[in-house]
Amino acid sequence: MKLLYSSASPYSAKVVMAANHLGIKAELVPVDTAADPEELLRANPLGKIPTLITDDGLTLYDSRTIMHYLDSLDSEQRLYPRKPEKRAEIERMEALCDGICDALLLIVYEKRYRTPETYHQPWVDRQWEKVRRGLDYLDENPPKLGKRLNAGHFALGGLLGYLMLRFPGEWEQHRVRLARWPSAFQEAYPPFMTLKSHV
Ligand SMILES: N[C@@H](CCC(=O)N[C@@H](CS)C(=O)NCC(=O)O)C(=O)O
Repeated sequence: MKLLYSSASPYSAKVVMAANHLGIKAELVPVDTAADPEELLRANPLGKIPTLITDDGLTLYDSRTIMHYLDSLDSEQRLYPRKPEKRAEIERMEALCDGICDALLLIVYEKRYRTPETYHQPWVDRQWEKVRRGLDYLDENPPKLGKRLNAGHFALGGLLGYLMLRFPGEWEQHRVRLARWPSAFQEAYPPFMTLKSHV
């Protein structure tokens, strides 16, 4: 299996950690989405990462589809609980973390891809409101780190890794529980690493 990914991508980090946790081996292929690499576009018309290419040539995106696929492979561990209500809660946690990442990416892309004249501050402010509300919720309701890790933990790990990389000093104040979560997570999951800005 091949995973097209970037070391700066929170969704990629989530998937890489989850695969590693399940003991699933995948070749990690760094890609620069801005360069529209042929292999990526062939596998995923959206040109986004992460994208998984299985040994049978099945191409999978986006990160949640990949998470569900990984979870379906024979493994002693599971990313999602079996009980429907518990599962829905974990899926919601993942959706919240991914959704905050979506808003953060729009903020980053607004700066990266727009000229100073077309940069639209009200749009950026709107995204920050989503981020603020989401992070406040997570600070009040951080996922417990018990015996078992699940998709919600990996999604939050990816999100906090991205915040540490792109927005240091902009989210930790007054969110003591969330700011402490990465070190607690690292104890539960030692391979947790910060994201890096190159592909
Ligand atoms: N919903 C997607 C989001 C993936 C995504 O936006 N990835 C970013 C990198 S972190 C990307 O590929 N950006 C390139 C682009 O949008 O062209 C997922 O969960 O995989």
